[in-house]
Amino acid sequence: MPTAPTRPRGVAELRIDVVSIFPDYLAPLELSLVGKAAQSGLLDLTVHDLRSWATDRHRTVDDTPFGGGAGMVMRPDVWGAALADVLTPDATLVVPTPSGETFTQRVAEQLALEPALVFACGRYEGIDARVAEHHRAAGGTVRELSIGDYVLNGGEVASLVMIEAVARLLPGVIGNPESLVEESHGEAGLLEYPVYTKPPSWQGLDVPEVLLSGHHAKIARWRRNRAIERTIARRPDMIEALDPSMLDKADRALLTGHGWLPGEDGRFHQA
Ligand code: 6GU
Repeated sequence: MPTAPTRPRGVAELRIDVVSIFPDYLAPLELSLVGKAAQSGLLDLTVHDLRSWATDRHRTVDDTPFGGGAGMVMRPDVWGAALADVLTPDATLVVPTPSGETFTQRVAEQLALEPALVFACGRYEGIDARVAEHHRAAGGTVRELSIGDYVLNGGEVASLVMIEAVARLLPGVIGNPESLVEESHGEAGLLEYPVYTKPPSWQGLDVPEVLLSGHHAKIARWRRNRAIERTIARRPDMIEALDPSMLDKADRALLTGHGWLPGEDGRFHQA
């Protein structure tokens, strides 16, 4: 993976820069679909070592927190110098942090529309809060994002997650864009239905008969029912959030049969 911008930039669908004290942590970005997107020029990806902006002999990037407490905080001057070089005026600064807003498929869709993203990977207790504040005050867009309610040691793995989720939405990255339509966390607001392939019988388990029938309308109804039942079992919060205008008669009957009833607002609630 290139670590210095020696190639022409601005022709790709999306430019992504990642700044980290562990640039090797981002090596998986060379693999699979994201690696191919970078190879083909759809994605212009550069990883930078934050320490190249440190100025002292030990290339220090952190210091003790004002106000006391455990751990170390990343210095604003080192990050400021790095971002002054890397962040273009059209770029969104993404700061992975467990105290950020939740990164969802909707956020991935928004980021995929941007011309450029810069991921600032913090380690230790995080980056001095003035870095994000300074870039917002200068008119820049800053998104502090968490990938879920648990704590990682740094922003690198979270950046890998977010970059993969965003890159696969770029036109041309996924061979068949139809595979983006029915997946979990798509427009329908439901988890994806279970999928099967050959052999039709395995370990005494048979593929549901309807899927072998060739009856497309019946298959579509069966899949929608299984998607709804999975979502009821695994993510009742997503059932509560369903837009009632997206539910047909059969959807409503299935939900009612599972003890979910429409409220005043038309949304379904567990009875
Ligand atoms: Cl974005 N960073 C870290 N360090 N931990 C996390 C996270 C991010 N999202 C969830 N946990």
